[in-house]
Amino acid sequence: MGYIKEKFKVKADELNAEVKDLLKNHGTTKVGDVTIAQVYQGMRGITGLVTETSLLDANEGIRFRGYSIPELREALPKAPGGQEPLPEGLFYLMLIGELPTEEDVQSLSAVWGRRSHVPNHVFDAIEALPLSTHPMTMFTVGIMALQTESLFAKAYAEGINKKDYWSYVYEDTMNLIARLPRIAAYIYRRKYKGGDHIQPNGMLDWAGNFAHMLGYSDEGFRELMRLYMVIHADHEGGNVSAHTTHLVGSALSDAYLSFAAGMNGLAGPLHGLANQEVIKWILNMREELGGGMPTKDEIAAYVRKTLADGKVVPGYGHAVLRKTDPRFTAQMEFAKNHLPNDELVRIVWMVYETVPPILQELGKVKNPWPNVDAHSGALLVHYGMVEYEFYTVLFGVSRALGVLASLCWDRAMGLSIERPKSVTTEWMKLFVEGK
Ligand code: FAM
Repeated sequence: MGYIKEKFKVKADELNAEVKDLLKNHGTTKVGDVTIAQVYQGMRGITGLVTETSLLDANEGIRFRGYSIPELREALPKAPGGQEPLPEGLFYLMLIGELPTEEDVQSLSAVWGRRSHVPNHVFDAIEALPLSTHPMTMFTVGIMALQTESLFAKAYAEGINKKDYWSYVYEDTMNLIARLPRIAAYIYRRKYKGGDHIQPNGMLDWAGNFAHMLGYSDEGFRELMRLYMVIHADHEGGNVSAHTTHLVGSALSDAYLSFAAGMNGLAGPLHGLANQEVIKWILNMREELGGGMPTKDEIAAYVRKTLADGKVVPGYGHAVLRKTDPRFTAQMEFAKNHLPNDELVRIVWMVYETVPPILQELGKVKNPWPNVDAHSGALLVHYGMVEYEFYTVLFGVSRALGVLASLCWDRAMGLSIERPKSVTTEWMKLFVEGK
């Protein structure tokens, strides 16, 4: 057994002893009440899940095992000569609960490099789809085709002790994360670069190699990928992609089936697809205004038109956050360092100054501030990745780090199959009448 896996097992045993005590001594303690509005309106604010990897504060934003994004940009190991944290380090932190050393990160890079081979039938499955297929559909098809490699599914079919589930899910997790960049890059090169594929470079880190296989040799783009893969990785457990992965996994569906399900949720425009919607919205605005830099008044008028048409302003608002998303701020800082004069970035910043007061005027939007998706597209366009339909795939590769680390914890903790109670409106009416 590799030393990271051994360490994970020790940590899981410790946590399981704590949870056992918690349940024994406080199992009947209430963590909240549930209102009818919460039941009808997306279960907002109901504490109903345990996710160890990260915790979201409405005002501060996400913390991974207690560390904020600015803290992680300082504390996590970097690539040689680089300034941005390596996603391997974040994965280690989420899985083990401790900051990694340089050696831990190098070890993960090497493990993922060794396990990155993707069997040909996965590419064949993607090739069977028309070129016009959305990249997210190609991505989930690729992940589903890779399910043939699940060690958990194979072992379960042969018969295994439930105490050992975690071990197979851990192996599937490592293999899947190792292979995702290759699948994603294959989709990108197939759809947008005439099938001119690029072989992996085993000398590079996980995100650097991903950038390389996508076809970007600029060191700035590699740094962006490292930051991008870190900030999109996890957002506690209730968001659609994390919750879906966890829910499907609770039926003991393997890591491939569970993650593919989560990716189908990420592909929705109110969730991960918002990153492509933002850049589409900005480019449409620019085109309608005749190109060039819009004025703030022109942006404001375009925002009001979007709202009058009954559409949402993409990249703004959040189900839980109530301040500017620190993932937006991290990207803004990256842009200030690397591309302060980029025209599209400047428009993103003007939109940031314009949208919140307009959304506030509506009186119903709980959070008028930008989320992670409001900034990401402009950075990618700067480095030449203009094919915005692909952006959610990048989000998906990153999201694997958080939701699959969580899936390891789910099985190590022996969490139950998820099955909340649902009722009919008829039941609700009788309930309020006291019947
Ligand atoms: N533009 C226009 N209206 C908005 C809005 C926005 N950006 N954000 C919220 N609203 C509306 C919302 O549609 C709802 O209207 P109705 O009562 O008429 O249905 C009202 O304000 C109250 O909504 P809320 O309680 O503030 O937000 P929710 O928790 O229901 O929804 C979001 C949260 C993220 C789905 C919502 O803010 C939204 O649609 N934003 C735009 C899409 C987006 O950027 N999604 C990405 C979220 C991101 F962080 C991610 O998952 N990657």
